[in-house]
Amino acid sequence: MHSTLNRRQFLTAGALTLTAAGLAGCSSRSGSATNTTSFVKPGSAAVTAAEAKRRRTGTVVQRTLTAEPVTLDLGGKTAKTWAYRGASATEPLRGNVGDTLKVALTNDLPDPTSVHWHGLALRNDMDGVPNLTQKPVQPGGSFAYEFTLPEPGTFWFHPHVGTQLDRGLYAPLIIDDPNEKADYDKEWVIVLDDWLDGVTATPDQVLAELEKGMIDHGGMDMGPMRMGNTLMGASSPLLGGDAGDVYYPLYLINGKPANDPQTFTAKPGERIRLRIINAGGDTAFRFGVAEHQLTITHTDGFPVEPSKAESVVLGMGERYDAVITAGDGAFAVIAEALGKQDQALAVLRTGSGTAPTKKTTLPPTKTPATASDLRAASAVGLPQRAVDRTLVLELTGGMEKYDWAINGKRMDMDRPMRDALGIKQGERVALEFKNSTTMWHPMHLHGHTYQLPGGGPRKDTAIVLPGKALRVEFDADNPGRWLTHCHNVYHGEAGMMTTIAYQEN
Ligand SMILES: [Cu+2]
Repeated sequence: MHSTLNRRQFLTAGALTLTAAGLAGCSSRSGSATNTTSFVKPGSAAVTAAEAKRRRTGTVVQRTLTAEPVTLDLGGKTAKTWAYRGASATEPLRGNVGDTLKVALTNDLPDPTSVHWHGLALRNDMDGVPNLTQKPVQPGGSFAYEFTLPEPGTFWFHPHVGTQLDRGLYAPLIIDDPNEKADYDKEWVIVLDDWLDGVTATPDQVLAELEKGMIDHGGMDMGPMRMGNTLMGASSPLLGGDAGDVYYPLYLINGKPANDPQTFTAKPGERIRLRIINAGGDTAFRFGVAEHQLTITHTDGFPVEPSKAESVVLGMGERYDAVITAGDGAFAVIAEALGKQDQALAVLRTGSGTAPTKKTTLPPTKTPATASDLRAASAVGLPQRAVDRTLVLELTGGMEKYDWAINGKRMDMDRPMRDALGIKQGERVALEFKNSTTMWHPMHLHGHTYQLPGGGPRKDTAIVLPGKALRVEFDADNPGRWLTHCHNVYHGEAGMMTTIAYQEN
């Protein structure tokens, strides 16, 4: 779809827009703070005070996690990778809202690591971002995470170091609300992933290939073309064109490939809550269950007005909860890897019938749900108020130089406060993501759940389509230093990250 020429034109256009945005930034109330501004520190009294205000049950949930090298059998393929002992896609961490989660992390990897609790409005010093909220956990080292579980919902966790997320280092974190009226008979956690580690390459090798930049190969209208471990011409209209950068040999649901799928069993007529998590590194999925309708009830942990859909699109880091009523037979649970002509597969079995295979696909004609189709449940919508501060975050860069950035500045994780944008406690903050690139980006904010415009859902990760803007709002009620970044692990690591930091009063 997108030729190299188009990308070049876009790069030029992006540079012009960047200048304009820079000027606009100077004339309005400034979002960028100078280096002389002092910011709230992760271990400060303000952070402790915010933690003390969270409702607490007094219950302590204690778990141990060991990040370590492992060997997996992925449907007959042997993969040497890194994973957690103590949690996995099928072994979530779980607690009630208000419980204290204590996780003793041991690092048995050859590299430093950390754990980031994705989507949680937790205390800043437990957010797991090395050099920003904690020191990296060195090989052989350990770290004690301890924080109040702030909101119920479907969350997950992963390292915030390099490309480690694209190995097996992730697991769900499910937070229950004992007072929630459960309108379903059972629930399943469904983790979607794109897999290459130990099969075709390591994620670090993939990043090194991508950083060489895209070579000019002329027209690419023939569908996705593999070049080593990268992909060219992977395109999806649902993502506004270019869908992804990386070739994956396998797509997994709960750690299982399509030739050895997980089978979920139920009785016909049972109502099942699905908690769907996209833990992928570079793949958006369209998820659905063949011959079943989804009723979407939550996204990124927060309830929405229930909405029916045949399928739903999840960018990396996004979660959707949906309820289905099980039919009678055997059905394909499908996560189509958008633009990549492949899919992950699991099986829903309630009766007899032939198990579906990868040949079963989702109906292509159905319009999938995306976040913009949903509305926040009234209980979780942000109250109406004026915006105190607008931060313009222009998404910049491209494949040619692999120079993904925000406002033209590439994050250096050794100095994550270098270009920090200041906000103040109590402000209503608008983030204006302006995508000047030719690719979509799932933009994630740490420590807060913003709201999409027009009464849209509360989310911590949202898709920003190429050439488009997305304006979201949040209340600055969780002091500290927080990243906002693209959740494409390769874009983030290349530099599409910035820090939003609370100024000291
Ligand atoms: Cu991105």
